[in-house]
Amino acid sequence: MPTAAELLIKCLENEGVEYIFGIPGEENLHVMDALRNSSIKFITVRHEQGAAFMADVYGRLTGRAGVCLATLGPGATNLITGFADANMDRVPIVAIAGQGSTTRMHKESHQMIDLVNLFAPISKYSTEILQAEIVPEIVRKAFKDAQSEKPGGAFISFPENIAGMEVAENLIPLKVQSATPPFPAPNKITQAAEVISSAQFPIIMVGNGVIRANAHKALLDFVETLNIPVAHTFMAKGCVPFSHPLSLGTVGLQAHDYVNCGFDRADVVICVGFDMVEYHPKSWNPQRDKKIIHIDQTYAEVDANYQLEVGVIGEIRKSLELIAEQATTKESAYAGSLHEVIKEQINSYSNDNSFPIKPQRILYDTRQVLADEDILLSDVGAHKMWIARLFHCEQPNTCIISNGFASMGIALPGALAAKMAYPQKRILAITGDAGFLMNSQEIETALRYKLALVVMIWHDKEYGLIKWHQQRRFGRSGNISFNNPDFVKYAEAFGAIGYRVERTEALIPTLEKAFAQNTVVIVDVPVDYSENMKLTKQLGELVCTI
Ligand SMILES: Cc1ncc(C[n+]2csc(CCOP(=O)(O)OP(=O)(O)O)c2C)c(N)n1
Repeated sequence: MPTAAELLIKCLENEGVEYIFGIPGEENLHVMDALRNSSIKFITVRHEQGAAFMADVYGRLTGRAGVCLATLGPGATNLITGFADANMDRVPIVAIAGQGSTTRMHKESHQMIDLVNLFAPISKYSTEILQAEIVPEIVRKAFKDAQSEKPGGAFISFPENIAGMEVAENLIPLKVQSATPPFPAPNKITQAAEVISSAQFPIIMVGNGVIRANAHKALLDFVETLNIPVAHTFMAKGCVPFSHPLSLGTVGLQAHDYVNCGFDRADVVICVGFDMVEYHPKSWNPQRDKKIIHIDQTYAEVDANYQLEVGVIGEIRKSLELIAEQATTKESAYAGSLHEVIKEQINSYSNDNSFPIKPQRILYDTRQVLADEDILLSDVGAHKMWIARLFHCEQPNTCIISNGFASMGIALPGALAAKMAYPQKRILAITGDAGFLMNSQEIETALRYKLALVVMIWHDKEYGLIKWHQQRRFGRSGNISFNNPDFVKYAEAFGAIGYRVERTEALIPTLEKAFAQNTVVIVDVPVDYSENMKLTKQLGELVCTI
């Protein structure tokens, strides 16, 4: 007779799971043993946080829940940051942790803490398998909850004595049904079309929900049919090709950027797949005077600055198509000139050879090296702000930024998962020197699984973003400096390759050389962050003339 652990693995196979990222432990021995005859590949990592971030990025890129596994107590707590990141970035993720036997749950016991309650505030579903025969129901519910809009985390605690119990042969996984979002209500379509038709300066704000719903083509049709300029959040890069003249690029910087001129002017904001966790409406609707149309698959989170004129709930593609049929085309003469101004922001640094390298130049050169379909993963820090602002994308899911939970340490493990999801693409992680050392142990994992990827470190020996904020707020900074190891030697100590960029003109050839290696390459890039405060000043003085 099979064990409950074997049944769990059957259920995961039934859900289409390809990989489990994790670390084996004593309390998940049965689960690990059940994997020996499975089609699922276990990716043994070096820190559970790495496993959770890998599951996070895998889930974000594929739309199918990434799965991570840990043992009880410290193994499970190490999952928390990456798991919370996925949950808040609306990424489907399922975490499974071993747990002590049910016979010792009532008392103080080695390594045992209440994992279900620990994960509850950071998940859509958090539960414990207390009966062997409910494994199929729990697994199905976990995947259903994790993968349905808005996606997020599901956590399963699996006590070891239950995992080892035998179950009846005829217990099989539950049928997987993919949910279809509802058809939007016709009266809401008409209302939205009327508001757009009577708008003077409408603008579209796109969030990651458009990418999740695979609605980027429908969005482009909508934009072109109605001739309305479109901006997107950090997490929706590539939802409309940046090269499109109606694209205004990324919004989300806490400063008043050029793209915000479009919002200042707007009387109607059409939000599509937008979550306020990413970019609070206070930043673009401070006077609460804009009419907001919310197009999404689920009901909007509302607040004082996000009160709806119309909410259109249903399949995003269908909603966009139907609204475009009814609304009248707009004149948007200003969009083209704003697009050009925003493009100019990066192009003007293409010949700046100063060293250390300016963020603008690093990103200009990086864009020359990466093809449209390649994937850049950003860590969290000042570099992320520059990437969001200046790394323009033509295709969705080609620039991965965490902007819900926004945890440092995601980029390197995320790059491993991206390479596993898309082996044929070039994968580049860009990280600060601080974020790099938070999960650099996974270099060993990447090498062991022969995953070729390039990690670019923006080297400033400081917590750059925090210094930026301190300077902006108080005009001074403190407690933000540290030293680094020699990153080239550090890479080599793992058996990876390390390059240091010592001249600005060397960046492109170094990146090309890095991608030509079929292994992990660390590229150490000294960055000139004096540009941070210059940008603050420049944007502080920005007067919208368009
Ligand atoms: C896990 C985690 N800890 C702390 C923070 C707060 N934080 C955001 S950016 C940052 C500094 C990042 O420094 P670095 O990785 O060197 O990147 P840089 O800002 O220099 O580009 C800190 C401490 C965070 N977002 N995540």
